Amino acid sequence: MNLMENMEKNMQTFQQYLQSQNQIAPELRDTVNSVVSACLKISANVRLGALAGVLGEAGTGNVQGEAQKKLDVIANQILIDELKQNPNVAGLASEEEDDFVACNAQGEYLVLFDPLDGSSNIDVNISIGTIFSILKKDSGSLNTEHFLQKGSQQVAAGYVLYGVQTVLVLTLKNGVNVFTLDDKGVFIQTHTNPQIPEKTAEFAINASNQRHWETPVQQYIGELLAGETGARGKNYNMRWVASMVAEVHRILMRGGVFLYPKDQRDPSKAGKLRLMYEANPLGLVVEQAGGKITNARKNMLEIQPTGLHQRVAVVLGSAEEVERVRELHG
Ligand code: AHM
Ligand code: MG
Repeated sequence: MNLMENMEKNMQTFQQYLQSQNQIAPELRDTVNSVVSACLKISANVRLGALAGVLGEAGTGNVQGEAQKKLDVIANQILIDELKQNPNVAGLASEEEDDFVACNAQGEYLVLFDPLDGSSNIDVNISIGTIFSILKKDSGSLNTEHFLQKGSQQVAAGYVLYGVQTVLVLTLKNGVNVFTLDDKGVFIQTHTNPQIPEKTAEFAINASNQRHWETPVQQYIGELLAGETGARGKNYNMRWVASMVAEVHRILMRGGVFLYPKDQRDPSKAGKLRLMYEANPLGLVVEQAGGKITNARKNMLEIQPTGLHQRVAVVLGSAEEVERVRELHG
């Protein structure tokens, strides 16, 4: 179907969709709009890559001791600049910032984000994305406690995937909507309420860590690898992009299960991925599309956060598989 045919079908733009969502406060709509505006600017930088001189290392590290790429830093700054201008935004927290950033004292919303997920893929032209989570701020002068809300309390969440197509995936807690960026720089609604199938035969895990996995994960992956003659009675295929945002999008479009488990290397570390910037927002999208997300033991969205940069084990996707992993963890 070409662009003209799409227009004839009257597909609505993201702006039209957002304006139609009058069950949510105009201030929240405006906050979502600022996030999306920033992502359009990030997308322009991502697309030009080497031509804009944005590839390579920034020569700095973030609070978690990870080396930052130039684009990590650029994307982070674009979001901060955009959100600070919005009077509805009280504060923000970013995977790339040591602490939260206060924005506008009268604002009612908090925005948390991973400015560019999949950093290791930036320089090699593989899908990366911006992940965002929006919370309502409680009263009182802004402090870390305001941000430490359970995932179930998010009022909106989603991501922009800079992939073969640039797509915006958004949930306002009434299902999930997908918008594709057209050749004029406008997001057009292309999927309404995608549903993650309950069953799947596709899994994603970084198998290079196998020797470090705990017993239940060894057992689970063993079951899948056993194929049709094993306990699960079917053959499974495997994918690993190393951009969680891209794995979640694949699962949203056709099902699957994604695991980034806790392992035995560092008992003090609960996992690699971040609860506030990655697991919770992507978890809300997954749940709103009929899938599940856990830390292998309990529903991710019911975990009470204890720190902005808290790490978690992640298991998400098709319900039957997520349940099986949980069962094996006892
Ligand atoms: P990032 O936010 O620094 O990019 O790190 C998170 C990413 C996830 O997107 C992805 O699932 C994971 O790290 C890949 O890790 P690994 O390199 O171990 O495969
Ligand atoms: Mg990330």
